Amino acid sequence: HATENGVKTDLFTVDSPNVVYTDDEIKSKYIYRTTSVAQGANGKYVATPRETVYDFKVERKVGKVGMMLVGWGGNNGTTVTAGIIANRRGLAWDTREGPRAANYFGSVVMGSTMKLGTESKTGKEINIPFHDVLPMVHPNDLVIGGWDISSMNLAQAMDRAAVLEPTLKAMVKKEMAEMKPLPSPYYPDFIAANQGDRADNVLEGSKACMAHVEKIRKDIRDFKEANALDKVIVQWTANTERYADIIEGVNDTADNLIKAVESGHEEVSPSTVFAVACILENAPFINGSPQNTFVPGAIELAEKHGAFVGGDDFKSGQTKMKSALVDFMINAGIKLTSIASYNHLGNNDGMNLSSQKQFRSKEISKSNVVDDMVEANNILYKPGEHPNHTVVIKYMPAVGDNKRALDEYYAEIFMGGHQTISLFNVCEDSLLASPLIIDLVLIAEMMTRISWKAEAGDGANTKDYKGFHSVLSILSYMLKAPLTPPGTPVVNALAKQRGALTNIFRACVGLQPESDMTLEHKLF
Ligand code: NAI
Ligand code: DG6
Repeated sequence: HATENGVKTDLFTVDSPNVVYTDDEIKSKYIYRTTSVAQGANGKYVATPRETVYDFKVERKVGKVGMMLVGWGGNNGTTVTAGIIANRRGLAWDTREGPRAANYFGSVVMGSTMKLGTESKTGKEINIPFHDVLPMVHPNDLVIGGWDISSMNLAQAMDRAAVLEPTLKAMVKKEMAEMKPLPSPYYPDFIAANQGDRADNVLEGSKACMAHVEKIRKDIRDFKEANALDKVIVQWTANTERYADIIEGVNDTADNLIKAVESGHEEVSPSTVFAVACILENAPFINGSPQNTFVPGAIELAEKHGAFVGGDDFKSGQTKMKSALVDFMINAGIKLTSIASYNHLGNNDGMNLSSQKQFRSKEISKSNVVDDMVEANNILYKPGEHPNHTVVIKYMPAVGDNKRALDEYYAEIFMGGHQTISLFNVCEDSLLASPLIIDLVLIAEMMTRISWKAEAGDGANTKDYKGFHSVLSILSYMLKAPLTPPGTPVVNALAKQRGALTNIFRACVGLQPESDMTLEHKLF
């Protein structure tokens, strides 16, 4: 991953009058084409093509980036840390199946490619690593830190997690033993009582307060200074909390939320305290768990401060499969009538989720993941009609981090027939989630270096460059219950989520969306 003076060397350049490269920036002019639809009195639609010209600007200097994890000593936190160290050092280790080497499989940014275009002479498709479309941070260069209510150093915590091979653990142990999580706020009412035993690294006080917000802000600043960082991205990969009640006057507006933190209101969760601290510190904050960290007041606060937030709940195994499979079924015209989703797991996450209120947070994030696909098809589903959808999670210590997910998809096909698809999916939970943590950091960081202005069309004119909306819905691919700017639609379908991500990146370098039309191979 070569860089010159902090600027990543380009794998490709775009040869177009609409794209200009300077030492510091890539500037592109991009025509965004949409279709505006109106329904007439006769019930018929009129579709009108629309165009908006956007100027995008991408800062080329990547800088030095820190990743701070809340719940650093957990299964995800220790696994992603060991994984990055192993990649950075190019480690290989022995397993009973033979030698294995560090990789970034499972990361969209590091492990997948994107079609750049077609070679003019041969007509051959040219695909490039996703990581090379824009000048992105390399995960090997991330400086890692974070908080945990458990005081174990990262080597001990990695042993407790029981995820990685002993041979690999031995190679990263020394470095990880020196990594110690910072103490964190612990409000016992928000996570399962069965987590109490590990809470030996906590800040004083068991409810929200400004002192906690200020301490987290200082931790971020200190980490930045100690490691000479340009920016820090913070991610919640701590226990799933219960939902916070949304109460008028408490967490419904930015001002009320700040007052609720100051007065120590019991409905302000630790994750919301982290969100407030990160927003005030202008550090992008992503929630990898399902609870409603981003209460309306937190979203408003982020908007006010122009700070980036993203969430909720990593979409790693069972749900990723679901959002791909259901997308296929409904788009194939097959009427999905029920999904029975069962899973059992034996890690600490499973133990926390064995408590009803925490399970309920997960049940919500796992249940709403096909809504947009159902609603989009008014041939198969009448308004308000929805497939049955049941989600069950059981704690089974013996299987540890190797979650078992069993799903039955039952569908109605041609002439009243049925199709039943049964899946048995062994999701090595933390090994699937860790690359998502990396993707979320890399993409969120990238978004801090992209700005835009609109020249014409649809009243979208803006004079000065500005950033994307505070709520980074571009992260949806990695998340089960994607947070979107207030009043905008949620997209769960996996292919659409990937399309949004890749095409926004392409637009930033003045390239058209990948339409897959390949007319060049069809019209001779
Ligand atoms: P884990 O239970 O191993 O780790 C969570 C860590 O958070 C623990 O070390 C705990 O001590 C710490 N913690 C709890 N409250 C804290 C607080 N207030 N401040 C700082 N640290 C705190 O769980 P795991 O497996 O790492 O998962 C983390 C989260 O990610 C869970 O909420 C889980 O539901 C979610 N998730 C995990 C996925 C996976 O595939 N592993 C996928 C989707 C979501
Ligand atoms: C069991 O459902 C525990 C959860 O934390 C999941 O492992 C996690 O949310 C990943 O879910 P999914 O549905 O993406 O595999």
